[in-house]
Formats: sequence, structure tokens, C-alpha cells
Amino acid sequence: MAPASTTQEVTPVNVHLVTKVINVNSCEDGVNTYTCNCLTGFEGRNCGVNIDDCASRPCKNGATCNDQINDFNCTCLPGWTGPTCEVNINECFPNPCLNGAMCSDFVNYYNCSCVAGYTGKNCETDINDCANNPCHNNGTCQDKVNGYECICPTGQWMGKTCSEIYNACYFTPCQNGATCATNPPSLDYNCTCPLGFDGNTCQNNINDCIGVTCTPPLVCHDGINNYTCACETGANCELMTSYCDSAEEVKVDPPACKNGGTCTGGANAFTCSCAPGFTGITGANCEINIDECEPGPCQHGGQCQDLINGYECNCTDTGFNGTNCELNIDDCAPRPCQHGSNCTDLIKVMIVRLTLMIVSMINVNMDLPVWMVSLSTNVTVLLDTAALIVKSKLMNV
Ligand SMILES: [Ca+2]
Ligand SMILES: [Ca+2]
Ligand SMILES: [Ca+2]
Ligand SMILES: [Ca+2]
Repeated sequence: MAPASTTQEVTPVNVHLVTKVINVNSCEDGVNTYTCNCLTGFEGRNCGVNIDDCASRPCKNGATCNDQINDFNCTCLPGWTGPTCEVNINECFPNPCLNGAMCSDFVNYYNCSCVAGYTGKNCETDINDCANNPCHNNGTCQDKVNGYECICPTGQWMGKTCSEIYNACYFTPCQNGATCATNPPSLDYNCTCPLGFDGNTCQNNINDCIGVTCTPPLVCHDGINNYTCACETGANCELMTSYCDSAEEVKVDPPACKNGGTCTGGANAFTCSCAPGFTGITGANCEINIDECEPGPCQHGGQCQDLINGYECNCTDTGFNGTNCELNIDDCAPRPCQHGSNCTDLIKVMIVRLTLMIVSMINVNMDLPVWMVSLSTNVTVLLDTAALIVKSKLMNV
């Protein structure tokens, strides 16, 4: 804002009338003089001078400065921009270079560094590498990027420029180390196969197992001009014959086949051959002790005791003996009858019962029947032999 007049306020209209000049903000009257307060950008006694805003040379990089009222603008040289032309325009954006070329920005121009095989301002041209006719012997040239390819007359010439005589063996058509023979220039060749291979290019490994029989579980493995009889799987056929020694489910402690059972390996499985007296082939694996007391082999009330792979009959007090208590004990064996009398063997049980009857009759003072008295002549001896049995029976009664 203009400073306030110390003597008199003057309106702009009045100022124009008095001073006949513009660019004045206010005028201060003095004693035979006046003072002008100029608008911004002007100077001089009557504010008639446009201040040179270009005096400080604000425009850069050779630009032309244009003075304005309290301002300036710059007219840039080509390649520059910005208020004072301080910015170098990037002519590489967007990238004008083609085919993978690298762009370098300069002032008002750019340069493309082409990859090999291209040329032109923007590397837009694929150089014709066939221009110098590099292919000989009627080879056809095909232009490539930074190179060429010669298509040579078939079976006659070969090489980069078709300058070498065609050699079919050069391309190693014979396989597996076979020897190649040809008569250049020719497409024909002959392979001499090493032992164990056949086919036009010796590509086949002859199956040497044909007609071979290996001892099971070994199987034939084809080699090169030989064969081997070896396990189907595993170095020691462990998944076959030695399965019982290797498989985890067999190696557990106690062993899979219990109670002395024999393990037999199969394909990823095993079976148990149980020892005599045991069973349980599936799952139980010979864990079951067979009960030989079924179905009751002991006769005449003998007590059966189950053993491993057998039984034992306890024939005590049955009057029989033998494996199954089937034999009547010969009570005459000790020759109890004296003076040439005949001995008649009775079943011990009957003796015991008869003895018990006699004893009980004596106890109640009953008269013994005549047959029992005559019998008792020998009963004296019989009682001796049965005394212990009678005693134990009486004890139990
Ligand atoms: Ca100016
Ligand atoms: Ca530039
Ligand atoms: Ca080319
Ligand atoms: Ca073979």
C-alpha cells in the first residue's frame, strides 16, 4: 500500500490530471515540488521508466530475456525448457531408438547406439548380411540379424559358406559309438555297430536275455552284449527271498513268527510255518498253543494236561493206565494169591468200592454174606494194596 499522504489525499484521477503520467500510485505535494510513489515495476521522477527486469540476466543457456512490468520471460534456445530455460529437454523420452538400441540424450538431439546387425538414425534397419554374397557353390544366402545362413546344394556342399565337400558322417548319424563310413560327396553312410547293438544307426541295444533262464528268484538283466542274473529288486533280493530278514514288520522283537515258527518271504509279504503244537498263521503268527486235550483223549476219567504238541493223561485212581488210561491195571501182577490159588484181577475201582462196603458193614455189626467172606480171604491181601486208597477215600468222605 502507498504511504498515507502527510498533507493531502490525492485520488488517482487527480493525479492523472496533475502529473499527466501513469504508473503512479500516489503523489505527495511538497513546497514547490512533489514526490511520486510509483506502481511496482516503474521508477523515475514521474514513474515513466519500466524497470529492466532482465538486468540480472535471469535466462539461462543462451535464452533471450523479455522484460515485462515487474516481470520477465525467457525465449529458450532449442533443446531447453523451464521458466529460465534451465531444463535440458530429454529427447530420449519416449525412447525413439528401435531393436534394443540404447539412447543417449544431448542438447536438442539424441543418439541411438544400435545392437549388432542394425543401422539407421533409430536403428530401424536390419543390415543385409548377404550383401557381399558370402555363399559359394550356388548356396542360397538367408539374411539373419548380424549374420547369414547359406543353404547349400543337398548332398554336395556343406559348411558356413558351402565351401566344403559334403560329408554325411560329419553329422555323426551313427549312435552308441558306432563307426561311420561314407564316400563324399554323398548322403549315404554306413554304420558299423559295436557288439551288442543293431539297427541302421546302431540305435538298438540287443536284448541279450532272450533265451536266458536265471535261477529264481534271480531275473535276467540285459546289458551291452551281456546279461546278468540278479535280484529283481534290492541288492540282496530283500523284498523277495530274504524278506523275513529285512522287512520291518518281520524284524520286530519278538520275531514275527513266534514260538519257533519259520518265516517264509514272498513279494512284500511273509508267511509263518509254525512249530509243532502251535498255530495262528494269519495275524497271530504261531502265538496259539494248540489244546491237545480237545476233544478229550483221556479215557476212564483220567485228567488231561495240555502240553506243547502233546498231552498227558493222569490216570491216578482210575484203575487204568496207558497213554490214554485205556489199559486195565493188572492187580494180580504182584502175585498176591498164595499156595497156588488163582488170582482174578478186578478193576481197582470195584475193589475200592467193595472195601468201603465191607468196612461200613463191619462198622454197623452186619453179618457179611458168605460170598463176601470167601472173598475176604483174598481181600486181606487186597486190602493191603488198597489200604492207602481206602484211607484217602475215607478222609475225603
Ligand atoms: Ca520491466
Ligand atoms: Ca536434450
Ligand atoms: Ca541382417
Ligand atoms: Ca543288450
